[in-house]
Amino acid sequence: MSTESRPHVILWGVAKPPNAPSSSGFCQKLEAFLRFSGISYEVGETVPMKAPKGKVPFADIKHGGKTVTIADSHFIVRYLVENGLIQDPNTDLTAIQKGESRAWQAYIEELLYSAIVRDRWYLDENYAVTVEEIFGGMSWPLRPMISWFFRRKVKQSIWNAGMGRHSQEEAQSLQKEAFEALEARMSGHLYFHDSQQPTRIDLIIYGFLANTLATNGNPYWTDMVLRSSTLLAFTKRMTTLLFPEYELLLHRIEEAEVLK
Ligand SMILES: N[C@@H](CCC(=O)N[C@@H](CS)C(=O)NCC(=O)O)C(=O)O
Repeated sequence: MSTESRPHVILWGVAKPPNAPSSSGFCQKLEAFLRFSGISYEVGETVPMKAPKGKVPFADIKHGGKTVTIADSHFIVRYLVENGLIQDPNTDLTAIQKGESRAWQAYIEELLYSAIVRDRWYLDENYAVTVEEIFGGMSWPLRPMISWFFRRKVKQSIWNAGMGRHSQEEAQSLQKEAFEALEARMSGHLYFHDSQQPTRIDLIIYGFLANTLATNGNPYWTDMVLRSSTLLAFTKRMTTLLFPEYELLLHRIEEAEVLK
């Protein structure tokens, strides 16, 4: 197949640091799918305001002489699979396993990640760290203006989703419940469904673990994960398989393993 006709994806997401996970869990999840599938892709930089659904990621998918734009990580993966552009990692799963995967996906994406993002943008000390990590390269007065704007926007969407209406203790108790459930579910398993290769839910769990472990903006969650041999081993295995260039993340995991 000539380079021209080879399928190619442009993953549009927030600015990504070199050799490190994206600061957006959903962008990192999608990149894990793309990397695992072997499809040709590149990462483009944008802002949610420019996205078709007002959220990142969205993707330009070039195949069969056309370019199709799809928004939302779930629908992007669905499009790639349905059009035969990537293999479905869930092919060999039973209907019950697929259902369980989908339930965990919703738990992680809709509830857990929302509680973690709440911590990043609601708590002043985490907000300061998050701003430094994401907008550190920006100069004054752009940086305070953009940070203020994003904080207002994210807080509004966390409030609308319902997570912003809980107290900090309640929201953190949801993180703890999810941590304990995830650790118990993954304990003793190389992959979620004991498959030979990662399935969709492994790529999803990985995307969010890599994203949340690569930042100092959600220490409540990170401190729990860094004490979990199961989740550290899983994240290390997946990073080595998919993103060996994430040296700082691997270093953080290895340091935590030594301290255990
Ligand atoms: N269901 C969407 C969720 C995407 C999402 O929430 N993206 C966040 C960044 S991690 C976003 O763009 N937020 C901007 C906003 O809510 O205004 C997906 O799977 O892609």
